[in-house]
Amino acid sequence: MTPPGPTGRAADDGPGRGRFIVFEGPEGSGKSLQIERLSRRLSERGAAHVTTREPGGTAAAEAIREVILERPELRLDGTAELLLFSASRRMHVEEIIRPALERGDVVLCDRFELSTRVYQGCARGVPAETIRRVTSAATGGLLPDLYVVLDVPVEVGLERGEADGEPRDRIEREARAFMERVRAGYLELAARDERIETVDGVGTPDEVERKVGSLVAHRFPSRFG
Ligand code: Z5A
Repeated sequence: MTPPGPTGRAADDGPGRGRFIVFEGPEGSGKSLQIERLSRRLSERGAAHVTTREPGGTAAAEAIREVILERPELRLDGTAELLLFSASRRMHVEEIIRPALERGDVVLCDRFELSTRVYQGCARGVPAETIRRVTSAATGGLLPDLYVVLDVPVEVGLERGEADGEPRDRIEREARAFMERVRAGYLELAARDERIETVDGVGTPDEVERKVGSLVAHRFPSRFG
């Protein structure tokens, strides 16, 4: 049975309604690359879609991103991070995601509230109920139709991150044990929620693309079949 979509309907109930697909995973799991490839595939089919990311997507959210990620000298505990990511999410949902879904577009988003449950919840220890309440205020209850979690061992993600030569942000500077809690958190939450699908992110970009392609074609045949 297909899970309910953001409005409570089945996930693939016809071409008129937008689809909200979120890519998740630890650092270096290949989300951005796979979103780019799926976006190219939708463009070739002439399918209206939006690609976006969290934290970010609006001017306010990009400013909040800078505070959270690019200012490692600022002390922020897990609850402060939750509130900042949620403020960014609020404007992202209101200005970008909900309008696109109402137009009937596919939204491909790099991270959403599952990142908060994993990074601030499983890895930093903020209680799940606190996260649930704050997130619900930020999103108005909007949930993705599908989460695609790209799973890679911590060392694979770190190697890819080192190879791309980008400076490490505040969260990427965390210790190895933190990264292990992140990976375990994704796997644990995926096991309990049918909206979350895990895809093995190890392999060449083409191999991962094929796995993602067959997953979305199965879930959303009217858009990707
Ligand atoms: N965060 C949070 O704590 N709470 C929240 O609620 C939210 C976020 C929303 C955002 O960082 C940080 O915020 C993130 C979680 C936290 N911190 N961490 N970790 P970001 O947006 O700056 O970065 P990221 O989301 O972690 O992305 P990333 O590290 O850039 O990874 P990616 O998008 O998954 O991977 P990629 O850019 O597609 O690929 C990384 C490199 O690997 C690149 O050079 C690729 O060419 C290469 N690559 C990709 N796929 C492959 C394969 N299959 N083989 C070989 N090489 C590959």
